Amino acid sequence: MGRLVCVSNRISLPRKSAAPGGLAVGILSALKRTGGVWFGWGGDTTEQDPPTEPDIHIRDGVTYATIELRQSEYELYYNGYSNDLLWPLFHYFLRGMRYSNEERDAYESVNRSFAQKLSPLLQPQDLIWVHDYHLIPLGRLLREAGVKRPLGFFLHIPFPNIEMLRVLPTYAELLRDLTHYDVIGFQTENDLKGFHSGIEHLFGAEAIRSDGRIRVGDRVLRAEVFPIGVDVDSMQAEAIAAMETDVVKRMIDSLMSRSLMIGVDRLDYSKGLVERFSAYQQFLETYPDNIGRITYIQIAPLSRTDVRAYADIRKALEQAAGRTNGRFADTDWTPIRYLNRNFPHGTLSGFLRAANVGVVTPLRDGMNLVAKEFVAAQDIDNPGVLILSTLAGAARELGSALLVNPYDTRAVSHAMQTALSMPLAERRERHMAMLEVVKRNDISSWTNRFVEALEASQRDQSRPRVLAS
Ligand code: ADQ
Repeated sequence: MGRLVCVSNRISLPRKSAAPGGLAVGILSALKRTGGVWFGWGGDTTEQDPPTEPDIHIRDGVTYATIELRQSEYELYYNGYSNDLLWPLFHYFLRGMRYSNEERDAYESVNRSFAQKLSPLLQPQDLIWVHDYHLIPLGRLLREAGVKRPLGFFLHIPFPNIEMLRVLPTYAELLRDLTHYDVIGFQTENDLKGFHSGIEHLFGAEAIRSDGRIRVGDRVLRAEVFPIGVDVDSMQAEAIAAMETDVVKRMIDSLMSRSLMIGVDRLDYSKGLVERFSAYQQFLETYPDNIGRITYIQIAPLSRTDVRAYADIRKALEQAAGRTNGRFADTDWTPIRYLNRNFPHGTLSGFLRAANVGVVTPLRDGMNLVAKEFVAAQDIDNPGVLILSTLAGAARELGSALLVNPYDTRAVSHAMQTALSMPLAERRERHMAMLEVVKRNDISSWTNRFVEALEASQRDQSRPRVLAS
């Protein structure tokens, strides 16, 4: 296999604590297995012209190549086009999206500077794997820079149906840009269907071949489903080890034998936290026996703090947590412990293992790694129960969770009660079924399947006639 070169907007340098996110967790686990290069923005902006050459650090077989971005462009490209437009649109939140031509130009220009700085680093046998919605045009720009190597793109978030996508003034350009890749990966069948609907709209139904590949002009590309997974073995080992650490022991002692319900999400409006808080309040009202007997810990590190919608959600959550605590708390009990901070991954895995219930109720989510991490972290002899939104990609695989519609707060509050009173035999049965799926499709199978598809795509381009028959 050639060298794997992963490219993403932001990279997590080993010694810097970047905000956690599913994409970084996925790429890092992939690269630690294969070795290779991780290229992207290192987190620094400048008012001057950024240096033309990336900064290089090598650690544990992974080469980190970071670039700087100009502050003004970063705001328009990242806060603006990526997170005030593509993120809400792709998560079906039309009311949250805002289009600006200036931001669109910055998106193109930042992608161009990624291409200019990346192409000199590439070697003849490299496989290039671009990640997520910030970098959709990068494939086209790398081709323009003369890169001939296989180019893959994985979308970590949902891909909307054409009826939603065409709200975007640049939707045709975005779809065309995607066709410059050799392999395009999605989290679920639904996202792939959304992409097909766009391809059909733009190029006609005949562009989608019976073998699932897509032909545009003289190129053939693969668009497939690669649901991201977690590193189950290391998650299990981390969780077991974490139970012996002071921080996890202190947390468990502080519960004073109460049951623990846990949520772990980046603070993002797509994660359904306002609805979850309200479901929890309803749960305490409807099932008052639980008052004083359960603690709900919600860990929600701040993210994208410069984007307006994120400041709004933060305020709404502080108010909601305050309302529930104000109404139900006692001198020796707080119903919700709401924490806006990061934890080392090992500590988090211990918290997940200690929980009787994991609540993962996004309003829309590409996959949701926390759902899979919760399953991996459980004690198989005495597992906790997962409450999972039907609108998370993970629900396609984790059908043995208690599935809920996150907008239906009564149903979610009922699921909380069901989870807390579930007999051990049923908990074990449900957990075993989920663990099997999470193991079968773990992070290495995600990486291997994508990389194999990328290698195989070279054959598609060299033998177009065979495929066209
Ligand atoms: P995210 O939206 O960031 O990911 P998710 O998949 O849940 O969401 O991943 C979050 C990751 O960050 C998890 O590994 C979690 O353990 C970690 N994390 C969360 N809070 C933390 C904290 N306080 N401290 C430390 N770590 C924390 C995007 C998409 C998802 C998709 C992933 C991967 O939105 O749908 O599953 O990419 O493709």
